Amino acid sequence: MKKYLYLAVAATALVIAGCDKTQKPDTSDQGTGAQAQIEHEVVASAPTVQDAKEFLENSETEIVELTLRAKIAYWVNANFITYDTKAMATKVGEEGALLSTRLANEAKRFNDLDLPADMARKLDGLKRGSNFPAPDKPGAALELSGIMTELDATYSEGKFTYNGKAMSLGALSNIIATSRDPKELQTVWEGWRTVAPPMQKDYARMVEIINEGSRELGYADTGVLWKAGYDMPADDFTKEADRLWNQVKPLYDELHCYVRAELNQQYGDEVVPLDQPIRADLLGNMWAQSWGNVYDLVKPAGEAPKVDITALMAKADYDEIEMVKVSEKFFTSMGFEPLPDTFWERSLFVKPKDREVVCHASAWNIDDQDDVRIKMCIKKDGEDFKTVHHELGHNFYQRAYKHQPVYYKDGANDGFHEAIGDMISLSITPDYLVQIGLLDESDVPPASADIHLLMQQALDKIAFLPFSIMMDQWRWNVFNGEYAPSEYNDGWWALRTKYQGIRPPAERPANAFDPGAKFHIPGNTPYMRYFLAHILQFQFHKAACDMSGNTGPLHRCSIYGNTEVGTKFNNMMRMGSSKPWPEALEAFTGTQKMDGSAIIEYFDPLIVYLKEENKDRKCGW
Ligand code: X8Z
Ligand code: ZN
Repeated sequence: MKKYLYLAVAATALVIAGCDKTQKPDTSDQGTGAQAQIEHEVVASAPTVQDAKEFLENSETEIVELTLRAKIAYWVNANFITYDTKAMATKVGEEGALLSTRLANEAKRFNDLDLPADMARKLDGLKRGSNFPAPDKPGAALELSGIMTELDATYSEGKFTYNGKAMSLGALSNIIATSRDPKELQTVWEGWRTVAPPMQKDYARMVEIINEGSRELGYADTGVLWKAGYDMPADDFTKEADRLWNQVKPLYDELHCYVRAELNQQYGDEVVPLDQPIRADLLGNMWAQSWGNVYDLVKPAGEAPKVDITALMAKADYDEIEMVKVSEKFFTSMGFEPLPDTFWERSLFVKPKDREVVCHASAWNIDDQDDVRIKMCIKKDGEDFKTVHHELGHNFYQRAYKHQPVYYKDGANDGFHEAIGDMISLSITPDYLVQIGLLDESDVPPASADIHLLMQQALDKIAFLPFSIMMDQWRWNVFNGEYAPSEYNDGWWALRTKYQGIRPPAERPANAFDPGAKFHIPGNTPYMRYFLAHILQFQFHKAACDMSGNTGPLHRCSIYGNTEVGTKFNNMMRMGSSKPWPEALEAFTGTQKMDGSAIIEYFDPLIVYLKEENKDRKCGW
């Protein structure tokens, strides 16, 4: 699932895995580079539309062949991290990087041709290379692939010994979620971050390599390359992301103010001073990216039944497989085909006891047809119940566009891919839980409990917004040289404070590399997609609820069982990336613009509540 093979194009072609990792290879033989160049020049002297057509067809054959091989190798590596599987992954990653660089360069031959829109779109995709492009010089692809494999493995194998026990991320995260002892929280939070400093040097080297590769593709740096993947000029994308963030920022500011005041009640002025950023270890999540685990500390006054999915699943004796079955049923209730038997045979659902795996959840389509799988160390809690829906969203999307040519086997943009399953999760309402037999009808919270429900949801969804935007602000600054390696960590905390209003529990050590303690940095997955997804999922949800004739508040709307919505959703999904994303968005929502107003509408009663609660408080940091 490394992204080295990720073919910007159709991104999925070489998607190897993952949260939707698409990759693409370059099989160019470096030894014959000079010869190839001469040949290209001859061909390039008079390329025709027919030449371009043949080039695209041949490239597709190469991509399909390598993608399948690469995904199998990556799958095995991610399921059994060993010296040998890392070697396999590195080898195929090298091939992928080579292929993608070669095809990007070859595609330039057709720059001056007046081509049909569809062919031009495919070539544009090829010319973007991969998200992690290797420069066209001997050894670069292999070095890059080796670094990426090692970073991924180092993160996944990371452990910290606490109370005499070597703990991995899952166990440490449980402590962060449930402990209310600031000293313990600090120890565990700092402990997990000890996995990262050994990665910094390799990370900095990787940045040098992919920046060089990006420049060869015609981009100023890798950040500009990433931003070029949204059917608009890179600068426009930066503005678009800022516009969306500014739409939702006022809501985050209110939530921050409220949560800080409530935590102050719990921990006192010394631990939570009211005029400062919040300590990052107190928010219930290892990266303070979603705060649902501290609901009990910040819940609104007044009694209201909590819809505790973890407890409901335990009562109903759900195991990990049942969680996936119930999630699948949501999709089939909307008219999607059930998952194939191979999904159940080949997926990884439970953390193995006897070997190292990449536990971070991901969804794969090995053959770009029906061999879909997830790989996840499922915990039997409400958070992972939603993550299972998230992953199946990837799988159902992958299947919906399986008939597309390899160039278009991808999300309309990467935010769409991350939004599908999350949109379904927004329909996990109390009434839905009754329908599937998890909740008793008599336990459905009355309308008077809406603030409580919305608070639970906001702690996850609203708190996530600034985190998801700062992640790639950091990477963009790393790629464009604003942060030298010696400034990586300070830059990270400057952005964490600026966007999220949080701070580390104590001064960080000189060698700290805190970005490396979050999967997507060593795992090399761009993150802006999750920010977009958090906007899009509410936009999709609103469109779906409108379609279904819903007249109640958005947060009580569930589209479970609605095949009309399912058909329309599928119509958008089956387009893959064949058209610019605004057209896909329009196919489902009727509008071409991403828009944060649905999220504001969803949380409207909570905004009123928070403003009232905060009216005598000094907000900000
Ligand atoms: O990485 C993921 C998914 C796989 S694509 C589990 N997510 C982000 C994260 O964990 O940081 C989902 C939400 C954000
Ligand atoms: Zn995902």
